[in-house]
Amino acid sequence: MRIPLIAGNWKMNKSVDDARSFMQIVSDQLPEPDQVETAIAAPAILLETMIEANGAKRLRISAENCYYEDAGAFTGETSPQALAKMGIPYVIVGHSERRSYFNETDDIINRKVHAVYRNHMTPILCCDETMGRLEAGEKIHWVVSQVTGALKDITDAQARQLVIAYEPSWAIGSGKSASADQAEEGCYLIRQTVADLYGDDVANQMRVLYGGSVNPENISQIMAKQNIDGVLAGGASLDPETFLQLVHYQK
Ligand code: G2H
Repeated sequence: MRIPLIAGNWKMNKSVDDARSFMQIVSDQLPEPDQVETAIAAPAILLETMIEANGAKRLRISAENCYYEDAGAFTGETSPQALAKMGIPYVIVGHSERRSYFNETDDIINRKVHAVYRNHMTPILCCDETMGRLEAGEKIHWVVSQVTGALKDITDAQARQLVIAYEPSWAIGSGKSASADQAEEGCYLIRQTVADLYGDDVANQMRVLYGGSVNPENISQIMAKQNIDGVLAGGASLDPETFLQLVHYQK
């Protein structure tokens, strides 16, 4: 059984004080992680504060990005090794904003996926649709190339733990979510691509999330789909009460 994962992605928002206040509100109102797993990916400067304020320890405090080397002369980068030593479980890799504003290629993303696994963390690998709304044939090509590129030389055992997020760029931060059917179509294609690479067993164990303007109004329909195991929410994860509404989408 794939446990649902409701994850937030704060992007470059919030101060240390904001993060502490958020944690004080949500940390004791989250479900048991074996029922619904919850995570917030936050900027590295906020992580220690969030870990300290994580009362019931149910929220997986996660990172939005890391570098592909463990340590060295890489000014301004975040070490995956240092994240692992803090107990960070998940690192977002290959978000659409990293691909488009910071020129991250499939090769860079693949190196980062390796770095995350090397440090015993789990990547939340994001796949986007940079060209806008794609026709069916183009979409298959896009999924295969992004997933295959990111997973080069990743083993079956590693792929089994993987989380992939389908995030159409036209739905990111636009307030225009994909419909539940469109989201399911993208997540299904991703799972099929992983099945072709690693077999059905791995593909059926791996979790696929939908991201792009998820909110408390559309989450239930999205989560009802067969190939969607969770969401990656940006804007809707910033306000503690709204995040709690996402987390308790079944109520
Ligand atoms: C997509 C998403 C979070 P938003 O980037 O990964 O952001 O929910 O604001 O569209």
